[in-house]
Amino acid sequence: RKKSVHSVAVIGAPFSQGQKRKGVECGPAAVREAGLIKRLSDLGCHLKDFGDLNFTPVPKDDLYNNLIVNPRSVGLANQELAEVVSRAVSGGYSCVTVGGDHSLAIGTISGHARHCPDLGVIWVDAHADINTPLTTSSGNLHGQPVSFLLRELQDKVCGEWRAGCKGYPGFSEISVKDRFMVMNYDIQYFSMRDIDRLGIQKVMEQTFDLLIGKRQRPIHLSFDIDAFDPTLAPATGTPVVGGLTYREGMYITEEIHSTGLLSALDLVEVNPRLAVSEEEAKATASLAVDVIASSFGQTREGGHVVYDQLPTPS
Ligand code: EXY
Ligand code: MN
Ligand code: MN
Ligand code: MN
Repeated sequence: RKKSVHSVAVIGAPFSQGQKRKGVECGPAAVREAGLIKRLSDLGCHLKDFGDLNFTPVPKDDLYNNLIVNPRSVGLANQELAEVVSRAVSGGYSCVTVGGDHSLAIGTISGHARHCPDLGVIWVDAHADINTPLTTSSGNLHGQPVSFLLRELQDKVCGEWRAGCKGYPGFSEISVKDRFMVMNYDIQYFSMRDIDRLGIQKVMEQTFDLLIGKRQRPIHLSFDIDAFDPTLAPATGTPVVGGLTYREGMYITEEIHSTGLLSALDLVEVNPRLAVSEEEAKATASLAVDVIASSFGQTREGGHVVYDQLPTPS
């Protein structure tokens, strides 16, 4: 049986300061506990585990503009994370970052882009995460990473604390809400309504046409667990009803694996503390492991054992 080998770096990013709910910093531990490392090594991946990072605390981190929470902590953690991601990617690894909240994508994508400036991003999320520090009503930076990463919005994001993003990737988004902002920029956008109309197969086909149709480029998949319906992923901070089915999630990641171009993956917003039961916490973490394993070649058909001849009973 021939396994296709991926070199995969795993980074735990127990960071929660891009939002206000406690517990998302426990995401990496929960996803590890759900068997992440074993699942990847059973797939034949060659693994390098960076462990869970220790982000430098910022003691006096006042609100920015009377609203934005933990701006310097988010900025610094993302600089530190970008460093590790860029090291992993330049070492030849596909880099899996397990969060933590979604503000981390500022660091993972800019770190990835240092080594792969022409990367394309596929953003799978219930939300578009494209608020700016001036359009946000929550003040949470996990609702804003895309605006920090888009070239068109560089003069709309502010603060000496913001991580410098030098590569501006192409974007495809699959998300439930927040259509308006996304439509104004160079982002291919699919809503759940589009998935209903077209089916997930066409949505992925169009995603790849745009992102890698003209030329091959490394893919960064930023996957927010809240993209799934809350019946499947209840342990998350900002659930939205009417999300992806399990099969749609697996199809997205299987197709991304099939391109052979996946170069980095974020799996974020697993918050085991928001589960009402142990089972809910475990189901959400285990779904996260399925997303990651499927992105690196796990198939729903299972392993293909090849027989020259079926055994005959004696
Ligand atoms: N749009 C809202 C905000 O900007 O605060 C909610 C964002 C939720 C972000 C989650 C992680 O994807
Ligand atoms: Mn998100
Ligand atoms: Mn989200
Ligand atoms: Mn493979």
